[in-house]
Amino acid sequence: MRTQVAIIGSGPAGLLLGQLLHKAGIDAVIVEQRSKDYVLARIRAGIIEQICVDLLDEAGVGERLHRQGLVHHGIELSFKGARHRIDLSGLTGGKSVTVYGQTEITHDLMDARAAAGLPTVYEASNVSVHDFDGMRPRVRYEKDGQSHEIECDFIAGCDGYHGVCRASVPADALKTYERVYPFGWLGVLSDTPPVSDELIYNNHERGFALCSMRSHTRSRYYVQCSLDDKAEAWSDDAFWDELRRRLDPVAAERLVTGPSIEKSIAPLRSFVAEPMRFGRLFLAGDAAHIVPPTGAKGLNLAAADVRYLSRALVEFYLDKSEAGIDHYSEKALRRIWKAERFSWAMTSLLHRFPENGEFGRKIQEAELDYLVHSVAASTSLAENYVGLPFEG
Ligand code: RFL
Ligand code: PHB
Repeated sequence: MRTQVAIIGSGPAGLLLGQLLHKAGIDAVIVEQRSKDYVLARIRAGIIEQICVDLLDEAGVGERLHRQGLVHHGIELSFKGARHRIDLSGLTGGKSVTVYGQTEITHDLMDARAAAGLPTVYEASNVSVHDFDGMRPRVRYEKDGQSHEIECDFIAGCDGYHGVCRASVPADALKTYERVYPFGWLGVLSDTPPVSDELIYNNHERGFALCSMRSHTRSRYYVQCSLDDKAEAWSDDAFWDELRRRLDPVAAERLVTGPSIEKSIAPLRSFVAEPMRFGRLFLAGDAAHIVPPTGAKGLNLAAADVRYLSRALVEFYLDKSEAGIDHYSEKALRRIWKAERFSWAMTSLLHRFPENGEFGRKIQEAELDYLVHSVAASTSLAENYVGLPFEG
């Protein structure tokens, strides 16, 4: 098989890239190791920035998002038993974020891909990437016991943190930066009305808790947990009790509980691999970087990478210019490091770090107090949360 761009991974990064390239008349094949249903069953991001909404519109998949997505103009920070609202729109000249699940975005992109008859290989095993330091890269995989090879001009590594693309780059060509946090998030999805109209980020001495949602009837909650915890060992009742303890009294009173429909633990990590281009292989999304979810930036960063990469490839094929692909890594990394900083800062501000002791706790409280009472500090949080403007 031959194509222009071989995309590895059918998460949001790979699917969105495929759609944007298709709109520009560029051929791409997506190779995914999992089944379509497995990819759709992963419950992940819930908050998307306007730049991500704009990109989904550009890709022609924004219709359901505009119908069903919930536009949020603020978030709440809760500490010492009281809630404080950050007026995202008021502080950013009218900007907002949209609540629309990653699962739904993936669904919309898969449907558009199928409707356009574009090729995706699901359940591909032993996927490997070759010759990307030359002009004719290749992707090999096995499917139903048969070996296959795709010849292409470029490979887009959109295969997430555990993918094969970053792992195939010679170690001395890559520099990685990492911070692993000493806790995880236990998440629960339930068909219960959200406790509040807006998200609540709770700093509590028992640990962080987040009240989020997917719709007016579906809630998503998280509590900071130990890395030794097992999701199966947490009964629904134990989860609701722990969550309630970490909320302010009004929210605790209003919390509606019910059976969980998904329960899982995610470890928290900050990670960046530089650069994001090696010859004719590009990394995009979680394949190149991870942020702890506290800033709600992972999916948005993946979309930002895809924006830069799709424009660079369009420039290559349509304008015969290599300037875009030459600057891809540098441009993407400028934005990535700002999101890394913000996600690290939000994580540091809101979680319980026992090793930082009582001094650390007092500093957190002072910073939260400053944040909610200073227009300058609230504005900084708001402009990062809704997404920084694109540079170039
Ligand atoms: P994905 O979604 O991991 O997709 C990668 C795809 O590649 C496939 N793959 C391979 N395919 C072929 N060959 C191989 N060798 C392969 N290895 C892997 C995988 O099966 C998969 O289908 O990466 P992508 O596309 O870069 O997307 C990134 C986002 O998924 C991620 O950043 C977000 O989910 C992060 N995130 C959030 N981001 C936000 O912007 N807002 C949020 O509110 C938000 N909340 C979250 C989150 C992530 C979470 N977890 C579970 C880590 C909340 C949580 C709890
Ligand atoms: C979610 O709804 O899953 C969610 C929302 C905000 C975050 C992280 C996750 O910061």
